[in-house]
Amino acid sequence: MAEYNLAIIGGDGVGPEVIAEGRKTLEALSSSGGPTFRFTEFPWGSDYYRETGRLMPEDGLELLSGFDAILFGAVGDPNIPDHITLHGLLLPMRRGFDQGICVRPAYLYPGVESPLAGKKAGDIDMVIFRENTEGEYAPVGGRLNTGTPHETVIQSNVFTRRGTERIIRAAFEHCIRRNKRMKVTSVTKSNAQSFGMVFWDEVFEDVAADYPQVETESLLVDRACMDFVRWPEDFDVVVASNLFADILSDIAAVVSGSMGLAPSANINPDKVHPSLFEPVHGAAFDIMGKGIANPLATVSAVAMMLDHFGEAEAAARVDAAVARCLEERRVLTADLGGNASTAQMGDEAARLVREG
Ligand code: GGG
Repeated sequence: MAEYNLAIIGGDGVGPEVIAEGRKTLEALSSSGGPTFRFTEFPWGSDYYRETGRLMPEDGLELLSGFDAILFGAVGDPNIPDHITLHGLLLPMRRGFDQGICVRPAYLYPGVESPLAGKKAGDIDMVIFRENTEGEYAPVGGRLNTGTPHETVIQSNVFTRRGTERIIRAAFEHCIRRNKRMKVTSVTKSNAQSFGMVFWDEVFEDVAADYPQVETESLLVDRACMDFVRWPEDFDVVVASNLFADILSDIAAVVSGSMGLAPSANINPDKVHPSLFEPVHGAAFDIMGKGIANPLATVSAVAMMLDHFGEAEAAARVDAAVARCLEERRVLTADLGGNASTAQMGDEAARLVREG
């Protein structure tokens, strides 16, 4: 049986709480005939910043580079500006490890209620492909004459042909593998962003020509936001820039019942660097330390990691455990109408994994 060497970064807020439950899932797999795992914890994040002035050490990427994958909790702190925490920990890993493909599925599970009227299980079933290393998140810009009436701020979006084509192609390839609605929707704002996003639209058209069996659609982001709420069942695979896909994946998560169910895979497609798996949700300061965060987004992220390793059977066991936990509704956290703790729900998921 294969053994995988995992870097664990719980990070901030509820991150360490949900990551502990992700580990339980992996241990449950190992103790019931699945692959085994070695865990190395890195105490990086906002407390580390308060002690050292950095979110991660200068040689952090080097320390992580030999691992098979990174399991990441969350980053963010009520007392440190968000741009410091995000740019100090998560974004350097996404960029430094060339994790250009971010995959964010959203599914309305049996047993879970959507806040949208009349939606039943399976009505929402989409996968969002987020360009993950450039676009609006590129640290390109500057600030002149700070604090004066002449203050001038420039923030540039960066779209490379390599990055844009690679995420769009990944979306089409996934659409074909997934074999459901066979539709890819590209989301931009090319009426306003007349360089970068017109370029994105052109690349989308070029790549789409290689996949004539796939229906395509290009939407402006404002229209896409409306349609995610009124007609989410229309979407199959969605591809968008770093910022737009981040926003859209939050909408997709809440209309599918809870932010606490949404996983995310940050993939280095060349497999020369480790990929990173995390819940979509952040540090959630309002509930941190209370032990009530939903751990299933992390458990589903673990399933995505197993799939990335080629451990299809183990991934399917974890996915099935998540689905059963939600459908049986015996042990649920408060976001889903229950009163279980994070640990109780993590134990339940682990039990269901062991049961197979
Ligand atoms: N687990 C995800 C996390 O910590 N998210 C914090 C955050 O602000 N992320 C922004 C992003 O993914 O773009």
